[in-house]
Amino acid sequence: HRIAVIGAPIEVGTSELGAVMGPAALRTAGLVRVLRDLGHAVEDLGDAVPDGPAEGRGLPAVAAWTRALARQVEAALGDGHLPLVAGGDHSLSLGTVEGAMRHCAVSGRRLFVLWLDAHADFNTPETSPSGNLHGMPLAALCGEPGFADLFPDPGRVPLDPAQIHLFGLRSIDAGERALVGARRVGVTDMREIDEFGVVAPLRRILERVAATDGHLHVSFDVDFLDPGIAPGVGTTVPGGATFREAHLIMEMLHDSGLVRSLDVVELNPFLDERGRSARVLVELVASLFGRRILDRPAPAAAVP
Ligand code: DIR
Ligand code: MN
Ligand code: MN
Ligand code: MN
Repeated sequence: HRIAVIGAPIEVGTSELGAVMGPAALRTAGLVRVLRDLGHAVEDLGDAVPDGPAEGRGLPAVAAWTRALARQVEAALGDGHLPLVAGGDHSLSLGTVEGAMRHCAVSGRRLFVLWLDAHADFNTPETSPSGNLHGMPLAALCGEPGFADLFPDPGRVPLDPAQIHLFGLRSIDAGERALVGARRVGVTDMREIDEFGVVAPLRRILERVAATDGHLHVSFDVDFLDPGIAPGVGTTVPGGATFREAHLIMEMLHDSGLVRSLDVVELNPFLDERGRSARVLVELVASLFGRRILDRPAPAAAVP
């Protein structure tokens, strides 16, 4: 791949300070070096800069970051790069998914969003108990009310909730829960993973994307992982993915060949333990980009 690494030092969408240091910690843990060692052509484009004033925690600040990131991600995809956006809180995905949507409108590929997260991030200003925008990006992308000025283009086609799949869900707010059900967002919650493992549900998702040779955007929130292996995040939730589950997911994503853009979000180095979470994330990103233990036949060929 030709990978464009874009830092998104954003914490305007959360109340816990420190995510602004996420991109630096991922680079310190070797993000760029590990990808180059795997043979990829990596351009580190440095950190994005908000397009307009980005003070405070409100919508105007998030809108300024969204404009900047949407433009940068769309441009990177247009250049044939795979954008890897290192955050920064999850409000940054407003920009990355919007950029991928604009690119898909041109490329003709159908966009799918795989949301690896303990949370649904489908709150609106109305349903949100915290008021934090990192808990709302998917609702905003889908055109739910309450996000005026975030996407001012009146002709914008919203993201279809059927294009989203939440994976690893184990914490959801009451109003958000009702909305996720009403909009028919795809969900594999932690109960389903405990019952069936990660392979069967993920295969179903990948088959759906592959059926149209779609564009798979992966948004990886650190809190998808168990706090025992990744404590460096503001909103830890017990019972997260193990290293082995996450590692297997990354290898399957790589083997699918469908991932065309990636967010790594919510790393908060201020809450981390000696860079542990940053290092785990870099290991997992390496697996998504082709690091493997042994070469093995493709899954179909492996069945006798
Ligand atoms: C919570 C937390 N549902 C909120 N969301 C988080 O504030 O809306 N998302 N942490 O990743
Ligand atoms: Mn280039
Ligand atoms: Mn999130
Ligand atoms: Mn989360």
